[in-house]
Amino acid sequence: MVKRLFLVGIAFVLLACQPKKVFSPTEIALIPKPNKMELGNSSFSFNAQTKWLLTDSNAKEAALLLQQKFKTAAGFQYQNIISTNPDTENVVIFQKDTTLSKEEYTLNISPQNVKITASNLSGYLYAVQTLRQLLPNAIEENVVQHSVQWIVPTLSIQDKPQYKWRGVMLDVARHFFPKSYILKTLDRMAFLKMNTLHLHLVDDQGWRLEIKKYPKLTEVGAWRVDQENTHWDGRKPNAVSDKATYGGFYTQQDIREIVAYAHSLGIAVVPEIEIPAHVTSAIAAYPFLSCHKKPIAVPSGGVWPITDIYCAGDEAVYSFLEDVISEVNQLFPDLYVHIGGDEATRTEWEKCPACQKRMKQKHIENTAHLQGYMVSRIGKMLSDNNKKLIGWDEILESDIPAQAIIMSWRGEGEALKAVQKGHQVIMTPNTCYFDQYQGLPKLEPLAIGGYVPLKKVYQYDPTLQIPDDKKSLVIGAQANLWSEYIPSESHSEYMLYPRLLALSEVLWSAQSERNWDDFIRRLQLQLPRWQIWQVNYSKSMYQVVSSASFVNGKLQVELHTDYPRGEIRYTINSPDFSSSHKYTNPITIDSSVVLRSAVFENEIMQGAVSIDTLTFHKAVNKPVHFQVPYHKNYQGQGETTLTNVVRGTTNFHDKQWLAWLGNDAQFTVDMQQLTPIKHIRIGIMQNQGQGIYYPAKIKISLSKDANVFSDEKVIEIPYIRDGFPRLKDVDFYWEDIQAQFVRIECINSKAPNGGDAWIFLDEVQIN
Ligand code: TNX
Repeated sequence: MVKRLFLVGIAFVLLACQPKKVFSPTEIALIPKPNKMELGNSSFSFNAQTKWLLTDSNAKEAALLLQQKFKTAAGFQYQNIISTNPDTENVVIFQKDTTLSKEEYTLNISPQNVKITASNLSGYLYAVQTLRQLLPNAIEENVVQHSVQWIVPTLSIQDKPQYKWRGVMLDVARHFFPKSYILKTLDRMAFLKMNTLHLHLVDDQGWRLEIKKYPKLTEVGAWRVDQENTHWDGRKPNAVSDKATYGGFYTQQDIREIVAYAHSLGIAVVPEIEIPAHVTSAIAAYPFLSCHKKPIAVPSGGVWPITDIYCAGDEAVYSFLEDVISEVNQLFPDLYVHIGGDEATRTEWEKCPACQKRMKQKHIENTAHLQGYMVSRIGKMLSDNNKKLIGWDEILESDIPAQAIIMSWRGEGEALKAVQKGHQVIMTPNTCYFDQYQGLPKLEPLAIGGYVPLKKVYQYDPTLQIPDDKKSLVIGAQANLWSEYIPSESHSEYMLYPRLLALSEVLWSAQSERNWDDFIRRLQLQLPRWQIWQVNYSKSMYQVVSSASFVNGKLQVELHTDYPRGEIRYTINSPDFSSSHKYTNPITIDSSVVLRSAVFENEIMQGAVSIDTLTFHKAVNKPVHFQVPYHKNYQGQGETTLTNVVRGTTNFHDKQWLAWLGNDAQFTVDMQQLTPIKHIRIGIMQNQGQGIYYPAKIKISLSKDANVFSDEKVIEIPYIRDGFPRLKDVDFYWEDIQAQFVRIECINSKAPNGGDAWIFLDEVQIN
């Protein structure tokens, strides 16, 4: 025993005598980046003897967080000493500084000690998260690591966030996620100094919160018929008598645990209880809530337009909402309650005698203001309970309480309107819609659409479009993870990370301090931690995106990646990258090829391979004359889009499509000389959820002189209900025919729900 103590003693002396490591700035990987940091030229070592001195007992929870990490990964058992008489050697000191603001902290590390100051728990927590990120990645391990030196650089950090609302919204209604996943997400948010979890607890496809007074909300409303194997927008309507087995909900006890855990990490939890639309699940449970009072089923997929909404005339609905909100207020002690308000189609209100009567009584001129009346009543319920109301930007369409906070999702214009009326705003524009694609759709799991790559998130500036004197009304932003297309935890992680790391920096760090290359450097150093936690983060940032154009009659393909380290390599007609070329300049292509490209760093391929199939044909780069002009929103590459070799993808914003809305497409390709024609292939797209339908018919006729067209061929495309985005080639054949002009007509299929249908075309291949 004595001998062992002696050895430990020797080891300790040896360690203490070791020269201190000097950290280089490139080894520091803090995300989000602190406001002010000065790096020293020495280090501090944690060991089993390190003392933890708390002169402020409020710091306990923060200290505990890191102590637990040390216990699992280093085997150190720390205890707090509550004292005002500080030791100075080998000690972590937490000290209160009341001059610091709520989320501010300082962290000073010297070779002798680590000193943290803050004015309350939030500040202490952020200091601890910073310290944790300074420690070796091994601090995240689940078993004791023996050969790690637990050292951190000497430095001095002064830090506080730019925005007070740094949020994540999880849509647990479209797909339910268990409590354990919420807790994990809270850990990751805390790591990134995010401070608000918004739970979207109610939507058409599920009610996820136990309400004691209305048990059917979860007995009925939390379950739907399992149609998970079909596309969200292609799911069949359910009957009330169908067996509903798919879903789930949180008990009130679950919520208490979630909220308590969030608070221990400095995170507030904001419930969203949608009113008056997106509530089919509630109406399925209690039909009296709607205007028509008829039983309906919980839908398994997309509902549009949303006409089954709460009745705004029936007093029983207000009593219901009051009861629900009073239970919600009990469960969620934080300041904010989100009442939704988006996407209500109020046609039932126009027909409903109770709604009409209410409007007359209260001199409400239209149903938009009737929604405003509803919002105001709910607002009163909330303010009577010292709660603040948040709503989606639609609530701006009528008079609402001045204190209401607007969550702006339909574009910067709405945010502008809100601040001009004096409302505080939380930004959730497209860039914050993490349900959208973060890479090329052909390389990504099915998503709702759009394109929000990591770099776009990183470059987001929440107040860019807000006048200076109103900027302070923007209290922050949040990632919205709508889950129509996200059925699993690993998929949810894939959509959140690493984009959430980028957003955390957008919201915490000064705009002037942001630097994409440096962010990527830090991200790379951090990713091993995310691997230790077994997070399924996306590697889409490594993708290569191609673009092509004709320069002096030659097709030039440019390759681009947002990833700033490493190089792009490509092959022509070969899947084998061992003989690939390094990309430096645009590549000239003059015949049909398959071009493959990928990012390499240190000779290792980093992401997926991008494949571009470039098919040449006789109409390449030939002029096209449009008898019916294409829509101004989808101009592709202009007039040559249909003959430029490059094919449009299922991302209909990829600038390779021409589109027509509501009308037929008609145009003529001029081959510029009499040309033998055997085969014409027309590329079309369908994405019914977005209103894009295959044309009902395609007609092609040929001419030698642009006056007389003949040899017409027609292909009909039958309508089939289908939610998936699809590409299709339609082929036409002739024998021994010569023509100079090819006229193509695509007959609009008209959307089955009565709206205007889009036709999307690319490309027209003629051989
Ligand atoms: C619009 S954003 C919605 C959600 C959908 C989302 C899909 C908002 C307030 N409403 O119901 O899930 O688009 O991106």
